[in-house]
Amino acid sequence: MDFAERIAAGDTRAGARLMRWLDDGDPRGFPVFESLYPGTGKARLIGVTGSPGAGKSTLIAAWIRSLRDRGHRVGVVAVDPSSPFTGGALLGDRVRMTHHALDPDVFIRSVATRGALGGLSSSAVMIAYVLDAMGFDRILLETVGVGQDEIDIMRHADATAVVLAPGHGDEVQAHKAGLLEIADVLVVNKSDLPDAEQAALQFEAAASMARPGTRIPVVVRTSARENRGVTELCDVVEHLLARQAARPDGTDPARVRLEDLVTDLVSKRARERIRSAIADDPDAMALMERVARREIDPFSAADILMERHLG
Ligand SMILES: Nc1nc2c(ncn2[C@@H]2O[C@H](COP(=O)(O)OP(=O)(O)OP(=O)(O)O)[C@@H](O)[C@H]2O)c(=O)[nH]1
Ligand SMILES: [Mg+2]
Repeated sequence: MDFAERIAAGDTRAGARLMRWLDDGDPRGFPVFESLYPGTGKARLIGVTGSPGAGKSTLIAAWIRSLRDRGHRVGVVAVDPSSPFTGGALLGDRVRMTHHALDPDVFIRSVATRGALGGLSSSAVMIAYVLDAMGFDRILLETVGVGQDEIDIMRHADATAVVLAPGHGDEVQAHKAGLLEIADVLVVNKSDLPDAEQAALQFEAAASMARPGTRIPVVVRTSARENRGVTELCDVVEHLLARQAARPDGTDPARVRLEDLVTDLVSKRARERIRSAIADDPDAMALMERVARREIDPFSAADILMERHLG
């Protein structure tokens, strides 16, 4: 068996090595990825984002159990796994505390790189594809809902759960960050806390006032800590996924996301390429100097550099 075949057969060590190569931009990774790609497209990606410390990782640990009970094989990609704000535990640690640690049908991977593949979201999505090729059919993607990159990743998910919790000032923050707009499901976690119900009602009201044309998310109350509401959450999301699969209007959201991914890769790579070309080009520095002296305008200077380095 060659390396790609081993991964497709579910060899987790081989899979982990490929992920590392892809993360590092190691050229050995690309041919393997290339031969695995035709075997992907079977997994469904579930985005899990929300405010720092809302309980995303704890919730995912419980969610894994619901998905395993239904016979799914579960991959998890945790981006920036623990935010500095909250002292939230690493997802891997949370899961190690549960019985999933030794389960071969659960695979957890953290990503922190922003470089090699053209940004955080491309790295996370590539890793999700490797998990898909390894036969994991549900992939949970955790990101903190702070920062455009982290929120952008959710565009690649088949369904997105936004996790909020009472007492975080979340109602306003979530609005600001545009989190409510991307939610298919709004999870109000920590419903064991005293102010939880009031917060849930506020979130519900805020969500129902979403901008016209955007969907109104389903609100689900959970306590990840006490493992309440997680089965319901799992049901709601599975229902959404099943409905998407049977989409009657013929549009294929997965196809749109792939186009997005390719466009993303092109623009990020072009940006990298031109940035380093300019850094190595003494004429470019002279040109910048002329822009600063008002001898040439920025648009014309940009045209000159585009022509020279991307043409
Ligand atoms: N009371 C209560 N606490 C919870 C619940 N879920 C999580 N927590 C606690 O909230 C804190 C943060 O939990 P995490 O699961 O690490 O939260 P997170 O959203 O993944 O955090 P970051 O990844 O750092 O943004 C921990 O102390 C958890 O024990 C819950 O349902 N109820
Ligand atoms: Mg976390």
